[in-house]
Amino acid sequence: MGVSRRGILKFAASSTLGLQLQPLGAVGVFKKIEKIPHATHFGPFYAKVEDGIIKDIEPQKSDANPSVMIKAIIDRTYSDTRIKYPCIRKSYLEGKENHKELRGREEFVRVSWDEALNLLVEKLKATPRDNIYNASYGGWGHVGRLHNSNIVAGRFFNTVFGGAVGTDGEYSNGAAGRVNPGIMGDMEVYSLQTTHEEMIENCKVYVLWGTDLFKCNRIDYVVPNHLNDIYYPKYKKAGIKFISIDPIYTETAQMFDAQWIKIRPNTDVALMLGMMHYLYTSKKYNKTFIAKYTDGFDKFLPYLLGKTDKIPKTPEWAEKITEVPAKKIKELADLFVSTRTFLAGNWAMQRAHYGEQADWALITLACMIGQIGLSGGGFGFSMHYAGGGQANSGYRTTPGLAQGRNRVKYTIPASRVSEAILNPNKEINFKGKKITYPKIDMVYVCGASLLGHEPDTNELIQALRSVDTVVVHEPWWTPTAKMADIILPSTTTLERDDITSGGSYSRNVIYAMRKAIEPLYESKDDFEIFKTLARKIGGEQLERRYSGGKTYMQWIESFYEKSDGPSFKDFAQFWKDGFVEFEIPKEAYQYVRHSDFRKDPIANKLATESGKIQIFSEKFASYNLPDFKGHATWFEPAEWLGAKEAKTYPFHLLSPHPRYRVHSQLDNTWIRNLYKIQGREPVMIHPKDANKLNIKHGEIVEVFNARGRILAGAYITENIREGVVAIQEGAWYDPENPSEEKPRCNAGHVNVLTSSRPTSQMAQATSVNSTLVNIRKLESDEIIKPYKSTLPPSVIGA
Ligand SMILES: Nc1nc2c(c(=O)[nH]1)N[C@H]1C(S)=C(S)[C@@H](COP(=O)(O)OP(=O)(O)OC[C@H]3O[C@@H](n4cnc5c(=O)[nH]c(N)nc54)[C@H](O)[C@@H]3O)O[C@H]1N2
Ligand SMILES: Nc1nc2c(c(=O)[nH]1)N[C@H]1C(S)=C(S)[C@@H](COP(=O)(O)OP(=O)(O)OC[C@H]3O[C@@H](n4cnc5c(=O)[nH]c(N)nc54)[C@H](O)[C@@H]3O)O[C@H]1N2
Ligand SMILES: [Mo]
Repeated sequence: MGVSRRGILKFAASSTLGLQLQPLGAVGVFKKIEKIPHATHFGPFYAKVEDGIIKDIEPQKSDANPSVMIKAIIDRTYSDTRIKYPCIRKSYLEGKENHKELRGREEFVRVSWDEALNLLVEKLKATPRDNIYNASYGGWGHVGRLHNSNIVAGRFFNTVFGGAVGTDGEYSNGAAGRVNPGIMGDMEVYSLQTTHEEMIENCKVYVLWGTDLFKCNRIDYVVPNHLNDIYYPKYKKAGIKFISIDPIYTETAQMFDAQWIKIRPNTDVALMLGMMHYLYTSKKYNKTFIAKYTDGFDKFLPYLLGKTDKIPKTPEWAEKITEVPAKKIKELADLFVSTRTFLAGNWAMQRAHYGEQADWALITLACMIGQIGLSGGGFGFSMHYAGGGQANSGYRTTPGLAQGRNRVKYTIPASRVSEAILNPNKEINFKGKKITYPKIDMVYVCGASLLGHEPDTNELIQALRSVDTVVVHEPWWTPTAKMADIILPSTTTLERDDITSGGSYSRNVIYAMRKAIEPLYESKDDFEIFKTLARKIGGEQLERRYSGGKTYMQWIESFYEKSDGPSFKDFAQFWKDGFVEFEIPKEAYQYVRHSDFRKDPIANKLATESGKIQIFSEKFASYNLPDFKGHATWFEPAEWLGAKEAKTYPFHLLSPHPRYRVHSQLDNTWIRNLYKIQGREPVMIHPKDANKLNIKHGEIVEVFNARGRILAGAYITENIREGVVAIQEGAWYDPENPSEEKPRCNAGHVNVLTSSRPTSQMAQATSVNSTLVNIRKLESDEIIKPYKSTLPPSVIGA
């Protein structure tokens, strides 16, 4: 486990809080057991620490249904994959000519902190800020308000250099996030949802439109309370009818005995249009709602009826695309307009080619049903996320470290990273404007899994092998870390003090994230690393500008003091207890999304062109793009089961979010044993498809297309539609033979197969869920090497 003695002693000497003394055996020596409060994306807990070592993790009371993932944090902290020392890739250190192409293919050299940071300072000084891509994306690394890896990195570039090239938009909602503000005046995907109380009382039909409530709510962007799990049985008891429109019969669908509509992936817009055509021609749609609350229906109708393109979007037309029978489409539409129906939209269907259309079509359908703003009806895009549906305390979240202003005018739209690096100065359309890609010489990653989250891994690796320098801060030897030139070992969450709040929607607890153990090996806090870099670049003055002249505890206390909340304790008491919980006002339990707009659409108009819901948008139409129009439109994706390529690659591959991880996080712990197949990421396959391929449950198979090849473990189940396969995103990439140009991944990292094609010229977002593949049974004499994704690389001098 490699805990240094020095670390243990230092800890014992410095710890004073919450001590419990326990006699140890017959010798009468006292053993110290401390319960240190802490909080993560997986839940709030106490770390039970004995002699400076974490022995157990015990959930806090505010977690209504703790996840097993918190237990894996011990293994993760003491993992063999921890990066022990600063390292530099060998040929980079030696300044070899051909060093770039050796990235990810050679050993590292252990160096001192000074040596690593001095070399880094030299490179940073020699690289203009317009040529540094700060790929520290997202915020999924760490929930603390002080040590958030992305924020401390952003603050460094902004305070020291006036900025760096950043990411525009996101992987989660890259498409919908660009469209929904134009049609609803709000992104909708992160907005407060109608409460569970209201839903349970008034909803009659709950449509899981690709929405996996249970799985996706396992984690939170801040700290989960898993309170949704307590509500789900109540939905069931209330007799609400659940319908799941999803190529997978999810755990959520199973939990609610949902009726399963086995839609072909990426064809939801056609299904919605089919329903809308039927509702219009049968005159069953809500005309009053359309007239009073929406704008541009008349400009959408000619398209719906086929006057503009000679294709009426009838249920029969939709049947051919979706393979949902026309009769069923009409039956569902009839049900939806005749009873209180809630459409719970997911995010995965907009992570697809032309993903801009998904939410827009769903909202247009919801307008025709006419229940937006009514309790238990309408639509919501966040019931599956971070405790969506919970009542909100009304208090602000705890403030955190400020990043300062980024003066660099270039950004890279999320998911365009490889394209941008490989095509400097290329001009693209983006959000109705033109933008130009910068030339990227340095890629800097702090708190992101670039090699995990980016589509088309082989293309990304080619891009990364073209830049001058790759810097990664990481606690673990992740696939991204293995691709770096300069590696700086970060501490993990339990090795530093911090503060955060939770949950994202309830916002009713502030958590102390107390340091439980001393930093392992030579790891340092990202904040500390950047502070030292600032000093090396600009002396004490710059260091002070970066650090704000405060100690960690001063920062944490100031964040606490700036949080507002009723039942406030003084800071010392809060820090001792580990949390402060606010009361949620009674009225908050009666929140119904868009009810104000429904009551008075003039006084409570939306922030859109007309103040109403834009079924047609003049602004969007004015972009004049071939792949994004002024109203919701069906576009045939480049890769789907109806495409010509489906002859060569007959399976539509989906990459849902992982049940037992946050993306790639925890893939290096024992928790992988709960779901991996022979150590590989499972691929869900329907029994009929498996039969055709002569594949047995539990076998290792090869999944491939023109972009790459991976090994995965066959998981044969009737809970997936025929012709569709699914591999969770986030398995650690493991090239079998790194010297090859497109090596096979031995561990099942799905992005080796996904396409980096943008959703459209409008949002330029990720379209990973539009991917066709084939599957091959391995030959009986084919040698399968053991996977090594969770082995550290070799380090000279370690
Ligand atoms: N195929 C496919 N790809 C996808 C998706 C999909 O659905 N399908 N989903 C996309 C979406 S929505 C998202 S949000 C992204 C997620 O992509 P990421 O946010 O990049 O994924 P994580 O694996 O959570 O990466 C967080 C990293 O931070 C590191 N970390 C943790 N603590 C610290 C710390 O204290 N300091 C530092 N320096 N690092 C730390 C972790 O080890 C980990 O490597 O993936 C996207 N990619
Ligand atoms: N446990 C866990 N929870 C998480 C995360 C995690 O890593 N782990 N990540 C969080 C993050 S960052 C995000 S962005 C969200 C993601 O939230 P989502 O994007 O909604 O989640 P996914 O799991 O990608 O997909 C949900 C469902 O969509 C279905 N689906 C895929 N394509 C289609 C389609 O074309 N049509 C229809 N109708 N359904 C389709 C899939 O089969 C799957 O069952 O989850 C969050 N929650
Ligand atoms: Mo996400």
